Amino acid sequence: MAAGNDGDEIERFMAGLERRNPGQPEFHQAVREVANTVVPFIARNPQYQGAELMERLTEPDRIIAFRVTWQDDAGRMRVNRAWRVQFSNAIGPYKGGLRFHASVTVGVLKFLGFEQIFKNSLTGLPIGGAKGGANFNPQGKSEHEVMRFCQAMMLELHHYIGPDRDVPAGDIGVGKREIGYLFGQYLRLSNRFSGGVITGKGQTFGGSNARTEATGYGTVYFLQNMLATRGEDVAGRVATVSGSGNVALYAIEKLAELGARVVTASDSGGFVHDPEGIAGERLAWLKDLKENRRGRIQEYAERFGCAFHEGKRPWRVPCDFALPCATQNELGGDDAKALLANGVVAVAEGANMPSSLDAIHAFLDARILYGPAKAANAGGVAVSGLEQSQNALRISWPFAEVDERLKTIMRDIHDKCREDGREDDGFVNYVRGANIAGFRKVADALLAYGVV
Ligand code: NDP
Ligand code: 2IT
Repeated sequence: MAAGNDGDEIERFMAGLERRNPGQPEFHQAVREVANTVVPFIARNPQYQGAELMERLTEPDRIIAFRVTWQDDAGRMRVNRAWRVQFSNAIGPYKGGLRFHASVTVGVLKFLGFEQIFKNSLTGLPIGGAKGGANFNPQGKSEHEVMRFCQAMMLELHHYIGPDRDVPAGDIGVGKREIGYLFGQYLRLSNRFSGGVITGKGQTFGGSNARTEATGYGTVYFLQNMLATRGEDVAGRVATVSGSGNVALYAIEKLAELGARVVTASDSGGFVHDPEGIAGERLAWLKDLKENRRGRIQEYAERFGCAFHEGKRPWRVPCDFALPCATQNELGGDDAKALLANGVVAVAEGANMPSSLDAIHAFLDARILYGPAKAANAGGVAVSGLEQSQNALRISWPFAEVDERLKTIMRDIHDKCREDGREDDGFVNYVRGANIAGFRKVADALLAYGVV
């Protein structure tokens, strides 16, 4: 990607980072993606030199690690590991989701917290970067077990968060239900109704309209903005989506509403291929399956008589748009080649770091519209920021108003990426644009603060 001195400088920086952070491949990958564009940018902009900005931005302000002890339904004592990675509060209180998944490690949370710094900066709102979570696997746990786990986790976490300090939200395995338990416990421990301490809350206790929809809708708005630059739109086109959680469901909903045909959805068991399109009654059924009944995607194929591909991902299905909305590294170099061979026009990332570095290079080399996660999925955290604002003002904006603000924020992010990502031949490299625009704001704050 980078040549000559730039390449040497990137390798020197990465060698140090990898040495200081052994055994954290996801963190290395997330930093490399940023370093590839930001290290050369710093080399060409003297005002950012000599301040060790990349060194500072890759070292979290602090990491809190703690044990969560809880009791399962059989009365057995269970122990999990949990963390909060407070990465940077240079431009606002720490902000980022909590993930509950068996694969959670401190390295995974560092990759997510690092990405969050740039994403949150891009939203234009005053929010810093953080991420947290636990290696707790919610699958197969009862409602009561999930509640006890959330309460036990908050027993420790509450020491470190607050509306002006650190504001968690949801991520994989943490949705409205878990946020309710976490916030309820915070309320008991603090004896203060500070709504702005956590976002993604239920509507009756300070949650924002459109937060549930925000990440998925925002990803599609970003896609629309990218398409508009080539005089295209989503109507009448075919989309593949992975995942069937919060982000995927509302990406599918918005795509369908705008007239695209969404032909796939997935979970960790495999993907369904529905050539008729997931919309209307079928989408309502899928939402109920995933949001209420907590079932498996295979049941969709059984219910609607379409194909289920066990253990597979949907990237071999021909499409105009691909929206990976499940998890990191779910789209590799070979998947990217298959998508390109089938004529994919645009990729918009709802998940965080879903594409491997090889896949990203393939998309950029092919000069398709590629919207990287930290720009394309920033709508979720942006509406979290709007939830904080509403909590502080003690008001609640109507759905349409939040949705309008979300559209404006996604357009602004898109335009910032375009400005910083335009290459000599006019091609817009949204990866570079997102990284540089996100970096600039945080770097300016760090420079203003002096030695911090
Ligand atoms: P959910 O828990 O609601 O859904 C996650 C979906 O991804 C499920 O369908 C799940 O399947 C699938 N999935 C998770 N892990 C794996 C895996 N290792 N292999 C295959 N499939 C997997 O999470 P969200 O929808 O909230 O999050 C999805 C992605 O979007 C994540 O990358 C998250 O970081 C990112 N994101 C989320 C935001 C939000 O507001 N929620 C905001 C911005 C980004 P199964 O149920 O079988 O595990
Ligand atoms: O990855 C993300 O941006 C999120 N999981 C949402 C974070 C938030 O604070 O809403």
